[in-house]
Amino acid sequence: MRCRKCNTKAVIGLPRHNAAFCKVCFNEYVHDQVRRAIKAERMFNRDDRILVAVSGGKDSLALWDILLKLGYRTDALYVDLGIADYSIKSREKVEQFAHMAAQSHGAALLIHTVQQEEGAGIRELADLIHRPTCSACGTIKRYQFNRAAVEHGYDVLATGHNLDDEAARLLGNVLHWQEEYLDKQSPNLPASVEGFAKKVKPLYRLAERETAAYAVLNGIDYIVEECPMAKGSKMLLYKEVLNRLETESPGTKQAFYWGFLEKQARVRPTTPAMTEKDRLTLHPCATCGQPTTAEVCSYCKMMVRAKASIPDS
Ligand code: Q46
Ligand code: ZN
Repeated sequence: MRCRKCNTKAVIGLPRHNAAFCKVCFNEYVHDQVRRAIKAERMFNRDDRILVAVSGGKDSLALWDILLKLGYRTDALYVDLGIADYSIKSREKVEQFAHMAAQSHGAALLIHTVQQEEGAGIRELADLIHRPTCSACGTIKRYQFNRAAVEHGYDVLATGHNLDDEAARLLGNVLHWQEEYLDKQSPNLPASVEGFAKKVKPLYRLAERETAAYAVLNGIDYIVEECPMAKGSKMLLYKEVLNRLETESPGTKQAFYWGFLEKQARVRPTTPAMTEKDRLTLHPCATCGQPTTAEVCSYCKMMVRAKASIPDS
């Protein structure tokens, strides 16, 4: 297998592009895909300050690395969920990478510790309020990522969702015809109202095995295990199904997700952030001030219930 660009020995084959690359040309390919994503979706520019949501996994650390190497002013936020070994190990990976990023690019790492700030680890918290762990986790992460971006004055919040994540999410939304979610499934959600950070997904043009290869080839030490709570999730099932299709017919995921984005752009040339209905009904949460459609936002409601159940709180 030879590199398509320079004809030296290739280290990775990309069947969906009918190509193979050596390490140097593969890095160029990855950087180029991210540059194209940023430009095509008008995600941010050179003057913007970017906050990357990092988990310790390959995608978010690769994203932080790529944005720094492309010359963007990028810091990161890690939310420590307090899930025993998984959180200990993933935090170690993040701190290790952040140490290098601070030395080489002067980048900063913010940390939010759920055990300290919300009063209990995510599993205990979810048990106390009788909600599935991932649903409580989603509420906390969405809230804290947004809050950190707004309070620390970042222009945009970037997440490491890749092509596989977005294609799997699209499959789930289509299978259940969740039209409201379909409307908002975009790699760029502008900050449409005060108090909401703009959110972008610069890795949407790269497959999961490409971000994994990028991390390995560039010596990024990441946590290989998935969060233990993800076991049995529908998303993993959709990814498996799409991988099966991809093996038989390379390019399926890309055609599915990028095709959706093209159709969405044709129907509605500007990026959707909020429906008009949302915009009209959003107002500051009576407790914390973040935008919400109810009187009190779902995070604050959840915390009231949790505090009432946490012993000695
Ligand atoms: S929601 Fe659930 Fe994830 Fe939170 S508890 Fe783990 S699997 S991390 S994306
Ligand atoms: Zn609130």
